[in-house]
Amino acid sequence: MKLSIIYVSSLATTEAWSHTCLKMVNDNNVKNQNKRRDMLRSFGSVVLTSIAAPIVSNAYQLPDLPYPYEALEPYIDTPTMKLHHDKHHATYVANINKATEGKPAMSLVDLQTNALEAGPGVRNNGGGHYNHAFFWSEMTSADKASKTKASSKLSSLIDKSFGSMDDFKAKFQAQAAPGAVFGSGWVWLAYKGDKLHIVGTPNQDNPLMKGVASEIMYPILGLDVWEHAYYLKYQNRRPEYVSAFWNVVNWDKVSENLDYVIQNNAAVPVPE
Ligand code: MN3
Repeated sequence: MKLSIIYVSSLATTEAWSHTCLKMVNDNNVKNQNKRRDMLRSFGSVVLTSIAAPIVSNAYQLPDLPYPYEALEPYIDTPTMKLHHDKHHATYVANINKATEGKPAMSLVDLQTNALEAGPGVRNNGGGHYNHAFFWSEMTSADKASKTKASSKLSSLIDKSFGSMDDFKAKFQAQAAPGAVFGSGWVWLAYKGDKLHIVGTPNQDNPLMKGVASEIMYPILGLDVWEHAYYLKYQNRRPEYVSAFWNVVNWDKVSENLDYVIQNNAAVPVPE
């Protein structure tokens, strides 16, 4: 997908900016997306802060899965992964680009904060993009996952917050059950106030959105419990899918996520 940039300011037509715009418009390399966004932001912050924010369309892109479609077999099946990533996630990306067209550029993390006020286009599609990008990143093949483990910091916080790892998993699974998240939604393990919390959210909401949980919390693990995430393989047996999920959790990544949110007092960024 091409990043096209329109900048509106009479003071911004400098040679440097024109050169930058042309270079960006002509650049189709998806891998450079984040670099371009960083460049855009740093350019904006140095030169243009007092003038206007850059306006970016098609700002968000579907990240590649960090593993092959079949990597999570047999726990999450290949057809589900193809549909889930290539169709469902892709649709959220297309729709968040429509919903934010002509608006100032914003990181996907920042977009979450005021998503409820921003309306359903941003809430559902911006949430959908963040949630799925986050979800893919925390999983890996069962073989690799079995060699990962919670860091001592994560283990001690889980013990402090829930009693033990087994207690945490039982509580997380209970929150993921149809009776707790009715219909479509997510379950999160999120950090706030030197504790971990289990949060269930409806639709594509997440704990980064102001007004969703009692306060903004930073997710370190999330589970999609929409039917599209499991129905092809598990049909109506959501608890079976939730139990199977533990086999593909990359605990090294979850531990890194915890370190990140503690050190930065901010949400974990995702490919966007
Ligand atoms: Mn989904």
